[in-house]
Amino acid sequence: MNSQYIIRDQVREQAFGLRVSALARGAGSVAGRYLQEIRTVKKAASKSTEYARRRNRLMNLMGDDSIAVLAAAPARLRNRDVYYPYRPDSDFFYLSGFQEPDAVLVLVPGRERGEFLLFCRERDPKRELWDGARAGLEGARREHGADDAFPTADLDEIMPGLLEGRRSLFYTMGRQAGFDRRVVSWVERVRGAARSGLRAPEGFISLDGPLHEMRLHKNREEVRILRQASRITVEAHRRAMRACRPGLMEYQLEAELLHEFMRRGARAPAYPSIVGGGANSCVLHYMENAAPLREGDLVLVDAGAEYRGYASDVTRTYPINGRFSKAQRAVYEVVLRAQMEAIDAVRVGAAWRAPHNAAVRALTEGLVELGILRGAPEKLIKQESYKPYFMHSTSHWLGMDVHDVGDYKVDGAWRALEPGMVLTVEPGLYLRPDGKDGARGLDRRWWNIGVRIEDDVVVTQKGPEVLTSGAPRSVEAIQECMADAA
Ligand SMILES: [Mn+2]
Repeated sequence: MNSQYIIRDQVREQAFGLRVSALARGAGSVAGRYLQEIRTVKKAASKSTEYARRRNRLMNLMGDDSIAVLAAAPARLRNRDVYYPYRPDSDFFYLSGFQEPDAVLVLVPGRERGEFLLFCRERDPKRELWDGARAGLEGARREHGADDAFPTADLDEIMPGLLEGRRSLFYTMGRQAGFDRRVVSWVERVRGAARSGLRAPEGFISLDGPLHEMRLHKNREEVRILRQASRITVEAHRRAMRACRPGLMEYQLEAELLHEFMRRGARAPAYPSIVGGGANSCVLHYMENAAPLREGDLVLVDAGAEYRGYASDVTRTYPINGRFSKAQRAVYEVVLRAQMEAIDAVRVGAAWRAPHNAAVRALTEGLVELGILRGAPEKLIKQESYKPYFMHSTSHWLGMDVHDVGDYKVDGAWRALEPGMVLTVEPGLYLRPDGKDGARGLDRRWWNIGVRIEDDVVVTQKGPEVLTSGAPRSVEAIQECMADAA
């Protein structure tokens, strides 16, 4: 077996989750290789039907006389000649399953010689020896279901011809300035030739509308992947809880999370992990993770794995020494109650804002019970008196992007929750030292207590399905998990 072949097998294994048999791997026997080839193609075919279904749905929404153009995310430099690990653009990946940069996807509904065109890099044995396998034009057709494939270098030559006679061009402006200009130049070329009777696209229509509405509704397979991302994330949070003790650095707790993500096949977190001890627990998007974890403080850990392109997003807050103090426990119980009531509001037909409203009510009532706010909850809610302590929203969509796509309002009103929508539920209270951001008169015993509790929830006919409930959440469950370590 030559190295080229090994590389390709590994890449396919990754892409399709295949386990290559020892036979196929071993001596590189013809039979083994053949078997492997069949299984790869079969698996690839079943995968590409899911992508094909999505493309067909999108083309139906676009209508005849239209064309869609989507560019892959560019590879991004980290410094000098070192690149960040490549992460495909979610829209592009959702429609193609294609994971290489320098690619462009074109959908041409009703085109006789093929509706799905993929422009991509050609095979190049020398480059592949250094950088790894490429699908090439042949792979684009065979493994990714493209009706036709062309080298990316031929875009400017081929695209104007494809735009001719198409009335609406679906292309989302403003993501890649350089590519925007090229798309405009193709349209201009067709317009220039329009005197000869050919029609040019009349305008640009953003793909976001139809495509993001599709992505907002997750099907069974997508929920299955989200469940797996959640399982991995749950294990990582458990591991971090068990490892936590005074004297560790925040990044050492982060290392526990990353270790568990990667060990379980999630090669990267879905977003930079937040590990904030003490005062840092009150910084909403704290990412330095470079301070020591101190005896007597809480630590807030907001971290989620990305698995097969789907994000998990979980926050747990716990005492660094494994035992909640009286004040910490009191605040924690308020946030936990708010979270449970918010989760209970995740119902088919409920307004998007219902979980948030439930959380705000419970948090405000809790702040009154703690003596931090004074007055009638009803009035305090109206005056937004909770805002110095709870300043963010309770939920966001979750999917391929951690803050996933999809409109929160339809025709100016909060949209109703539907089965297959996935959202986070993450109320919090952040009690900073007196005088900061209008939080005046706060008793010293509450200072630097920041608590957020976040889980991922699927809307189903049977009620909310919490994907991440395996991560210890009650005071007792957390203390028990942390005591396990000793
Ligand atoms: Mn979140």
